[in-house]
Amino acid sequence: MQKTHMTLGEFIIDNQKHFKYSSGELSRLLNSIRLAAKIVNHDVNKAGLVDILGEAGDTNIQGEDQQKLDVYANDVFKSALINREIVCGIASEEEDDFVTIEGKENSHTNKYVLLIDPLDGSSNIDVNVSVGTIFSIYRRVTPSGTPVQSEDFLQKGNEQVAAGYIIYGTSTMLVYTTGHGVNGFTLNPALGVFYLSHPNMEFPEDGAIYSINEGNYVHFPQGVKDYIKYCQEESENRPYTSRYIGSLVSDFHRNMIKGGIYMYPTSAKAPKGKLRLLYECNPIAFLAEQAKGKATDGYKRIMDIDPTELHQRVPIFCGSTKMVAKAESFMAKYPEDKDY
Ligand code: AHM
Ligand code: MG
Repeated sequence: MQKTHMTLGEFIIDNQKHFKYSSGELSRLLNSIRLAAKIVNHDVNKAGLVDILGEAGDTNIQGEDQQKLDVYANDVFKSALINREIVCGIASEEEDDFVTIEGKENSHTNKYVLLIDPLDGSSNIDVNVSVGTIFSIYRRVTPSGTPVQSEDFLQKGNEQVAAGYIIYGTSTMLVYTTGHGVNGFTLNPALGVFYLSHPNMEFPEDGAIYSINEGNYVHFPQGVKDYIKYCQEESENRPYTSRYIGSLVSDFHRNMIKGGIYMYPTSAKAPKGKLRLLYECNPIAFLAEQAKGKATDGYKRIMDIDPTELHQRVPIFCGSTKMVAKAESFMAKYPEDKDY
């Protein structure tokens, strides 16, 4: 008889016990993300048919405007959460400012805020390469019953209650943490059910893969250049393998399973780095640390950075602990590069 694995829905309920006095609000929030992920997955899978079904910006057969997939994904996640009145605010890569959600009778009583990159790496869609959704959840810090404020979103990564990603790849997976390790669930598309396929995911302590957009080499800080040369030197377990998909979730996911480091440093072209602290780097850092890996900006822990703005960019080095520590040791030789 076929073995039946635990479903994501069952896992979420089972794990509610980690939260004393839980009201089930976080479980409902995670369940809404699970639902939205399935809807977005369905559309990402059809992306190759745009030439047949119509380009973004066209009008479809029902007279509706076709949206770009990243805008569409943003709408799906937003409406899944707004309709269920599960969060009091959402910040998204697709929105200039945060969105305030009013609960029943304008009560703003929900306690969580969500920060999300609804479809990261979306330039990869046209060439049939994996993309992802990244999310981060915090408890609001302003009083319940009032509209959310920017300080509810500008919290250090340390304060995250949960974080995760969905990878729309050869199979679709939802990987998340609530601060008790990292678990991965694979979607059975025939049934529309996520099953626990990767319990207790952990980075190998050391690895042999480095992921960076090496085309920017000449623009990198000297510490990064030196570390890249180190990765390429001949020694016991080097040269390392270079693997860069250009889709953060996919690069991170592969490195977590196989052991590796992902880097998006500052460069002359991107003086603060490219990736966003609040909805890309912090959730990835929380997952990395929960999976026994490490995430820094080259000098200090990502989750200790005090955010100043919603769409703030930071450099990031994340992955297997020993590899990130080694990269940091090269960065430390150039402390003047620290003030990005
Ligand atoms: P996006 O949020 O505009 O999609 O950009 C984020 C993506 C990451 O997924 C990826 O790792 C990085 O940008 C790739 O950037 P580059 O093409 O500069 O190497
Ligand atoms: Mg992004």
